Amino acid sequence: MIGGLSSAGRTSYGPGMQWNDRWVLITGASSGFGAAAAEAFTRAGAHVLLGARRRDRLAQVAEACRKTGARAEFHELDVAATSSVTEFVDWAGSFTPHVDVLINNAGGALGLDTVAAGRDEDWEAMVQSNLLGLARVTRGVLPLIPHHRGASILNIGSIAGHQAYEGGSIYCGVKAAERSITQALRLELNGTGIRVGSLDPGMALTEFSDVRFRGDTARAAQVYRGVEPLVAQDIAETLLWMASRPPHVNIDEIVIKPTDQAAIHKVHRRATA
Ligand code: NDP
Ligand code: 8X3
Repeated sequence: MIGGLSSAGRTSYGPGMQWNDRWVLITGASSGFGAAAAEAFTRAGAHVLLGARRRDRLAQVAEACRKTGARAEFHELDVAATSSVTEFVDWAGSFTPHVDVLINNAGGALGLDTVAAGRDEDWEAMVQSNLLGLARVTRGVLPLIPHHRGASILNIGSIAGHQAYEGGSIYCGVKAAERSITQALRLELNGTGIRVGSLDPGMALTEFSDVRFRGDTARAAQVYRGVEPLVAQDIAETLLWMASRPPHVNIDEIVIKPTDQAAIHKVHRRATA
C-alpha cells in the first residue's frame, strides 16, 4: 500500500485505464473545447455530464457522444449565476455520487478594447464566466469528487494568463487569476488525492473569436489568417491524457500553442490569396 492506495488501484490508471465507471463533468460543453472533450472522454468509455447555456447545442453534443455507447446527459448551466450552478450540481448528483473529472472550461473573451475604451458589461461578463464561474462550479462540485481514486479538476486557462496583450486587459487578467485559483486549489486539496491542473492553450480555431467579435466572422477569420491553429481535438486529447495519468502523477500546468505561434505577438503567417 502506498498512501492508502493499493497497487491494484494504481495499475488501473495510465494508458490502459478503465473509464467505464467514471463520470466527467464539463462546463462550456456546447461548442469548441468542451464539446470535443465530451466526445474524447466518451470514446474512452467515460460517461459525461454537460453544461452550458445553449440547450440545443448541448443536445447535439450529447447525441454524438451517445453513439459511443456511453451515457451523456446535459442540462442548462450559466456559470455566471450561483442559482444556476446550484441547480446544475443538484441535477448532476442525481446521476452519480462521484464526479471523477471536473473540466472547468466555460468562458471566453468579449471585445478587444483598450482599457480606455472598455465596456462595463464586457468586463463583468468575462469576470463572471471565466473567473467567478470557475470558482462557483468547483465549490459546488467538490463534494461529489472522490478522494484517493485519481480524480482530477482540470481548468482551462490561456497563454493570455501568462502574457498580457493590448486590448486583452480584462481577459488576460481573468486567465492570470485562473492560474492563481488553480494553484490555491492544488494547495488546499493536497492530501485528498484529488489532482488539480491547468491547460493553457494559445490560438485555437473554435467559436472563441466569433464570440469575441460578436458574430463578425470576417474579423474572426483574420485572427487565423495564414496560420495553422490548434483545433478543439488537440485540447480534448491533452485533457484526456492529463486525467489518464496514474493517480500519483499530477500534471500541474501545460502550455500548448500552435507551432506557428512562438509567442502571443510572434505568429508565423503564410501568404494567402
Ligand atoms: P467556444 O466559444 O467554442 O466555447 C465556449 C464555451 O463556453 C461554450 O460552450 C459556451 O457555451 C460556454 N460558456 C460561455 N459563457 C458561459 C456561461 N456563462 N455559462 C456556461 N457556459 C458558458 O470557445 P473555446 O472552446 O475556444 O473556449 C473554451 C475555453 O477555452 C474558454 O474558457 C476560453 O477562454 C478558453 N481558451 C480558448 C482559446 C482559443 O483560442 N479558442 C485559447 C485559450 C483558452 P454557451 O454559449 O452555450 O453558454
Ligand atoms: C485565447 C488565446 O491569445 O486570443 O485565450 O487570448 S488569445
